[in-house]
Amino acid sequence: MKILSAEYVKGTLELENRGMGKIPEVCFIGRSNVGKSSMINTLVMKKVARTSSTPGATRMVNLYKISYEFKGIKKWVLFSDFPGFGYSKVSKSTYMSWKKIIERYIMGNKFIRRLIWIFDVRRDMDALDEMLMEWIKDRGIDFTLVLTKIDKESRQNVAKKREMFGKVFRNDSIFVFSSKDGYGRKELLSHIFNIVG
Ligand SMILES: Nc1nc2c(ncn2[C@@H]2O[C@H](COP(=O)(O)OP(=O)(O)OP(=O)(O)O)[C@@H](O)[C@H]2O)c(=O)[nH]1
Ligand SMILES: [Mg+2]
Repeated sequence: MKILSAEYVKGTLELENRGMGKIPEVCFIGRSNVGKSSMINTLVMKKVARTSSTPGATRMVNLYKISYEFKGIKKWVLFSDFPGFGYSKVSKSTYMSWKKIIERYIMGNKFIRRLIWIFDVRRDMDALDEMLMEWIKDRGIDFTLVLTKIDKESRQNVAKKREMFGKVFRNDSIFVFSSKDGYGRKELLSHIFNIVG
């Protein structure tokens, strides 16, 4: 299992003229500032995605074309880095506009194989997260939950959180991760590669 190359393709909000051929796509979604862009950089071991300590850094769906080798075969996958939702006080309206983008982008895109739903391990689910979960469930979209920033939390609390989320979600699709030290990188990558085949 090896990343061969990773490059930024474009930022888009449109599905038309996707122009990527038949490459499967994996979407990284979650609250603003949770670490979506950092996760992509850590996974591909290259700083392709722009990260920022100020929430709202990613405004478009940014596409990254990744070449990798898995089980001896060379393949391509697109990682799409989504704008975060719910970072301002007007969270409901930002959430609604975010949802519209997501809806348009995801529902019409037959190349999407999975949503990677990223959570700050230190946070709990709130009303917005619940709404998103309902939305995903209603549409029957497959997703993987990743608890990130685990370097900022005690091992005990990480384990607790994982167990707690395991009761809500299917246990085998929950991962723990740190973009800072790369913890969980191999597990998550092979999970993704297995999905995109
Ligand atoms: N300690 C620690 N910091 C992290 C981790 N992942 C991200 N960060 C930090 O969290 C901040 C936000 O990271 P981003 O990757 O830009 O977050 P994002 O989800 O892409 O944010 P938006 O694009 O604004 O929605 C940055 O200051 C990162 O350095 C992690 O695993 N550990
Ligand atoms: Mg970002």
